[in-house]
Amino acid sequence: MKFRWVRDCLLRAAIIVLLSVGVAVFATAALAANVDYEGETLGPVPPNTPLVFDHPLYITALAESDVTDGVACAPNCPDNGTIYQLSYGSGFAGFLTISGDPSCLECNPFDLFKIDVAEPSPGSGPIGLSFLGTTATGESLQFDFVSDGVFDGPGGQPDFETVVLPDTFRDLGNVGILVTAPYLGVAIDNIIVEEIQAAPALTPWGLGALVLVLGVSATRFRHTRATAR
Ligand SMILES: [Ca+2]
Ligand SMILES: [Ca+2]
Ligand SMILES: [Ca+2]
Repeated sequence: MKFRWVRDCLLRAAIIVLLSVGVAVFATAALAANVDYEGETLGPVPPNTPLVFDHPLYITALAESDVTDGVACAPNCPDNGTIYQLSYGSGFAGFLTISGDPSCLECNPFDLFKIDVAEPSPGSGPIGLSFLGTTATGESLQFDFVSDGVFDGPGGQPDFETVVLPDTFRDLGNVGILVTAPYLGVAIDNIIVEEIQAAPALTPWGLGALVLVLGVSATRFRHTRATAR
C-alpha cells in the first residue's frame, strides 16, 4: 500500500515537471499576410501616424499620405482598382516605415517578400526607391529599385508593379522606404509579409507527460475494475 502511495507521488511529480517543460518550450510558426489596405478608411493620414493592421504590423509615413482608391484623385494618381496608400513626401521627409509595434520591445520579427509600388503622379517618370532594412539582430540591409515610369491613371496600362525583395530581407525589425528621386512620393500596396511568431507546440517533453498521464489513467482503470470484481 505504502509502495503504491510513493509510486503515485513520484509519478505525479514527474508529470508536473514534464508538463511544465513541455508547455514552456515553444516552437516558431509563421503567419503570412498581405497588407492590401482593403477595408481601411479612405482619406488623409496625418504625418507620422501609423496605420495599424489586424496583425502586429505598422505602416508609418513621416509626411502626409492618403489612403485612396485612386478614384477621387483621378487621373492624377495611380490606379490598380483597389485601395492603397499614397505618400506625398520624398527623401527622408517621405520615409515610409514597415515595422512591428514600435512600442514593443520584444516584437516578433517579420520577413518582407514583395510590395507593389507606383509613381505618385503623371509626368513623374521613373522613381528611385531605396528599401532600408534592419534585421532583428541589428544588421543593416539596402535594396535599390527604379520604377518603370509607366503611369496613365485609371485603366490603360498597369501603374503599379511588384518589387520582389532579395531573400536577405528576412527576420526584420523594420524596413524603411526612401524615395530618392524625383522626390514626389510613392504609392504602395500589397505588402507581402510573414510574421515569425512563437507558438505553443507539443514538445517531446510534453508528449512524454501525455503518455505518462494516459499510462497512469489506464493502470488506475484496470486497478479499479480488478478491485470491483
Ligand atoms: Ca489594395
Ligand atoms: Ca508604374
Ligand atoms: Ca493605368
